[in-house]
Amino acid sequence: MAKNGKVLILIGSKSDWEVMKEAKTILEEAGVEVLLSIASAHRTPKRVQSFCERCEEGEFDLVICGAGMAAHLAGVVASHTLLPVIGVPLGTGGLLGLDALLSTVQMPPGVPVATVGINSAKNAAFLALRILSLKYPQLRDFLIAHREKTAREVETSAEEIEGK
Ligand code: RP5
Repeated sequence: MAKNGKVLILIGSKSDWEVMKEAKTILEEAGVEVLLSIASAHRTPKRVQSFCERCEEGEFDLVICGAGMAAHLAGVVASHTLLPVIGVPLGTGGLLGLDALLSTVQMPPGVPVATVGINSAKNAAFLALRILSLKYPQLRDFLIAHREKTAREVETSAEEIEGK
């Protein structure tokens, strides 16, 4: 078993990879095992289902889905597995992600998708880490260190601006 858990990241298309690889990077920095793959709710529904079966067999702790336009990937995955599903609406297409945001967030009662902001792959990773830290408490050290680092960055920026 992966010592800090294992996350499945699914993206709807290769064109989603540039944004979504940021989630993989953060999770791996925290020592979480990640499988990032492509499966489209519309173009390869059986492939999506097969990943969901692996979720139900216990291979993963949590799923992150990134998709754009009429983004149904996260919702479909949430309908097939009881694992927590985090959805990242992607800013592809003519509506710049507003379409994907609404498609991802407006799920029916009982089938939740924890939706982060448009293109917010990083926040998907940090939310995943917070959830995983309930089962793998050592992940709290990574989150605390990150929080302290960002606080220091704000203070350094403030000193720079105040000195101008
Ligand atoms: C969605 O359609 C994908 O998630 C992607 O964001 C968008 C466009 O896909 P491609 O035409 O680039 O494959 O299903």
